[in-house]
Parts: sequence; structure tokens; C-alpha cells
Amino acid sequence: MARNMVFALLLAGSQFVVSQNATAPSTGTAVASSTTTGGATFTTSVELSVEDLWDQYVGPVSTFSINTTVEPTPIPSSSLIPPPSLYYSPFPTGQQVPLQTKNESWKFPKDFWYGVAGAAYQIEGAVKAEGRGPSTWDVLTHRVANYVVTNETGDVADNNYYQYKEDIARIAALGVNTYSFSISWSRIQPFGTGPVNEQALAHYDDVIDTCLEYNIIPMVTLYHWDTPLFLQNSYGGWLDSKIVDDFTEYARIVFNRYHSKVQYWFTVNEPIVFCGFYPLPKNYFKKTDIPDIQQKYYCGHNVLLAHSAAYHIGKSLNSSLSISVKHNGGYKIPRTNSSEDAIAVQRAWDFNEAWFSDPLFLTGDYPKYLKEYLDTFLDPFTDEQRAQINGTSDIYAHDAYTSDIIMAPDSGIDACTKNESHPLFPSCYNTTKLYANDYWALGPAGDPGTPWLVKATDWVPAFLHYMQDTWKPRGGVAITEFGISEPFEALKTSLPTIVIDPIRSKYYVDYLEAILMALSEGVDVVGTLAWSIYDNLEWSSGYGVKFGIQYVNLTTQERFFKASAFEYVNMFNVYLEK
Ligand code: GBH
Repeated sequence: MARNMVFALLLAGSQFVVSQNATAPSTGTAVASSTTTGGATFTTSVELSVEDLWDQYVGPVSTFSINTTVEPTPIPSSSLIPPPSLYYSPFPTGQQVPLQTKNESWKFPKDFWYGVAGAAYQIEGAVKAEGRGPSTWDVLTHRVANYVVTNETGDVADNNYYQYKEDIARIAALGVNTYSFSISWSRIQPFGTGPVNEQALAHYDDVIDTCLEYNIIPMVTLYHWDTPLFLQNSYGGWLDSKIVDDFTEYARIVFNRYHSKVQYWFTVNEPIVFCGFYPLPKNYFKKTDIPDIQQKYYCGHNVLLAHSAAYHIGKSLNSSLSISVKHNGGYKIPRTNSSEDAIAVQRAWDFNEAWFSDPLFLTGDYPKYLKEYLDTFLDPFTDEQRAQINGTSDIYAHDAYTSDIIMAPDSGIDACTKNESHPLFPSCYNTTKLYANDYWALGPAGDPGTPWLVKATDWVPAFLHYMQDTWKPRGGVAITEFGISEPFEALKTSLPTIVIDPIRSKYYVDYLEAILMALSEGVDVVGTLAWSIYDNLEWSSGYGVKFGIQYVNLTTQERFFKASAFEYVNMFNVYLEK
């Protein structure tokens, strides 16, 4: 049924890019396009099936031997034994030595949620199963040579599309209470617009029901970077305001279906990041006339409109839903106490977190330094749009992995803001991981594949205060992703060496202690989600950069807890208010 889904595409002289392979893009073979000179156009209607989209834009995909839903087997108690204290002297309970250092003045409030997170394209696999249409990431992984450093794809990933029951059973056995996952838009609507795929809706019904069965709170993200390919090719995806209505309709379908079972929602994951994917590699997707440097800001504009429209739909169905955007970035530490560095820090907030957070939490509009730039090419939001946007986020959800030291460009800030060809234009601030002594880093590094990430947990309390004080979220602050890539983990070849992950373990313990400090100082932190439920496709870094608190053997699809999983959950065993 779903695989025969067709969608009548009406194009009037527009250009639909068809890339048959990485080197020879051609246009207009699938649909008519304007080929005459002098601006003449013709209108035609073609039928395009989901299969056509795959065949023409992606090509063959890999599958795995387990390709029907698997019932969970009981989690062997032998796999739930925490690592011995020999390796982990601070490990507190059970057969371990008692924790020496429990701070009796710290606690996580009773209703704190603590869980793990993943995202559809990174974990599901089964990319063509049950009617899924392709997304931009199927093209990026299959057709764009070296877009993923290892040229790996999400075709199989962690096979979560079939093994989700086991995955949920495992995290329940571990003892967390929340699972955050994203829905693949092009499963629900294979074209991103038009026909709705009931098989996909039924699939996520069961994911949600399985969470509830295991007493796990499900949290759903509507969009984690996997734009339906058809929308990217029809009008440029997030670059065009047409996406606002399409996203809103998709959100309506999903909210309608699950609002009585799912309380916590995130519309989009990290808009700074996915808007920063623009400009996409040339010749694989629809061309755009928007200058490269401006594209991410058109995207951001449409994100704010799409998110806020979706928010109002969700709230109108059920006003008690918690609906938010997942932000990202890091605490911004001024490198010196100079006034230039202070301005650089504010510019860094304005071009990152505040780009979305000021509109959503404060004003309905962009922060000052960003707005100065956007006003040179974007139509400002109207009064109605500002009113639509303002106030549409219930919690301040931040994927706060690390921090950065911020400084003015060597040339000074003015020389940058006045010169569009300055390498740091338009944000005109600079970052480093080194303190001003130019010798010591903020903290221990993650894997060399993630140069952006060092353990900077010392700065977490200040960061949490900043989020609360600046954006004053009515539903509190949540760390909706945090984690670290254990250095060189992919080079380890034996299971006993893989499952001991000391840098990640220390990261989680120190980070959660930092949250406990902030809680004791009055910051309303409401939950944390460890990234990630298990190792997965780390986007353009491939499978070689590992963030999991579980290891996945990608040959057999077996899962194994790492030490960090126990360290993470243990912090709640010790500090959660009874
Ligand atoms: C999260 O983003 C994502 O939500 C998740 O899907 C991902 O797996 C996880 O992080 C781990 O990376 O290479 O210098 O250009 C975190 C924010 C923003 C961090 C983009 C990496 C690229 C920096 N990410 N950033 S750089």
C-alpha cells in the first residue's frame, strides 16, 4: 500500500534537480521544467511514487537480517551488574564500596526526569521500510562523496525500527525513567506533504505504548534534521516559507495522533545546527538564489514561524502539553575582561542561543546584534508574527555539551562588521578552547573526531543560571542532550575494553554534580537526557565517533551497557528525592 503511494506534482516552470550520481547532476528528467529562453514556461503534471524518489535520488539501500519487529527477551541480570569498585572507587551501591562523598544538601526533586535520547535517522535504519520516503540525509549519505567522512549511511544504523522493544526494555532495566526519540517526517508523510502513511503512525504508536508499558516517559521530537527530500527538491526545504504550512500540517497529524499519550514535545532539534547545513552541497537539491551566507538565516526565520504555528496547534489540542524547541550551544566565557571581549560574548549569544531564544521567550523578535545584520536583507517579522512567536516555548531545553572561550576577532569587532568578506562576518566573534594563558584547555578533550567538544563541566552551574536568568522559562530548564565522545573508542577491539569509558563516566558524574549545585542555588532544572541511548550514526562523522552509554555491535546488533550507563543512573539512585 504505502509503497505505491503516488503524489501528483504540479510544477509550473520550476526546476526540480535530479542527481543520478555524485558527479553528473541533470535537471528535469523526472518532471518538466522550463528549458526555453525568454522566460516561457509550461505546466505539467506528473505522478511520482515513493519508489521513484528512491530510485532517482538515492539508489539501492542496505538492509539487515532482522527485519520484522522483535519481541524483547528478558534483560539478563548479569548484564546489569555495575563495574567493580576496583575501576570505579567512587561507585556507591550494592557490592560497591559506599560512596564517600555524598553531599547531603544536594538532591534532584522527586519529579525530575532522567533519561536517554536518540534521533530517527541516527538509530532507526530500515530506511525504505513500510513506506518511508527519502530525506535529505539519504541523499547526503548515499550520493555526496565524503559528506560523511567514512561514506557510511543510516540504512541499517542500530536497527531500532525493528528492535525498539528490546531497546526500551533495556533502558527500563537500567533504571532511567525517560526516553526521548524523534519521528521521521518522511515516514509519516513520504513526500513531506500530502499522503499520510498509516503504517508509520502505527509504528510510533507502538514505540510510545512500549514506553508506557515499561513506565518510561516518552518525549517526542518532530524534526531532527531529516527533511523530506521531496520538500528540499520542490522548494528548497527550510529556505522557503512554504515549509511553514507543510511542517504545521505534519505537526497537526502527529499531535492529533499521540497527544493523549505524550506529554513532552520538541518541535525542532537545534535549529542553529540544521540551518547551518545550508548551503547544502550544490547540484543534489533544488537550486536557490539566496546568497550562501544568508541561507541559514532564511532557514531560521521559517523555523520560528513553523515552530510557533505548530506550538499553537499542539496547545489547542491539549493545553497541558509541554512543547519547546531544543536549543544548542555552550556557555560563553570571555577570554579577557576587555570591553571588546564583552561585546564579542554578547555577539556570540546573539548569533547562537538568542537567535531563537529571544524571539521565543522574550520579544518575538531577534536579538540586537543579529537583527542589525538581518535587517539588511530579511523582511522583519510583522506585529502578528511577533505575537505568534513570543511565548511559544514551555521549557528552556538545551543540548549543552560543552563551553567555549569567546574573544574579539584579532582585527577588532568593527573591522569585521564593516567588511562582508572578513572570515568571521557576520557574527564577528572568535572562539577557542584555550584559556588566556594559551596553554590549558577548558577540560579534557573528547574524541579527535569532535574537536568542538571538551569536558567543561566546571562551567555548567554558571550556564544554568544564565539560561534561567536570561530567558526565564516558565517550565524550567532542561538539559535535553549531554554527553561526550570517549577518545579513540572506535579503535578498541575487545568488549571489555570498550565498555569501560572513564572520560564519559566522569563527565556524567561531574555534570550531574554541577546540576545538583545549580539546583541547590535555586535554578529550576527539571530533567536531563544523556546523549545517547547507544552508539549511532554520528552524522558526518560516521559510526567512528561514539556517544553511546551502550555499545552496539553493528555486525550482530547486540547491545551492551558501558560503565557510564551505570554511573549516570547511579547519580539518581543516590540523589533523587525519595
Ligand atoms: C547534537 O548536537 C545532536 O543533536 C545529535 O544528533 C548529535 O549526535 C550529538 O550532538 C553529538 O554530536 O564540527 O566544529 O563544525 C550537538 C551540537 C552542533 C555539535 C554542531 C557539533 C559541529 C561543530 N553540535 N557542532 S564543527
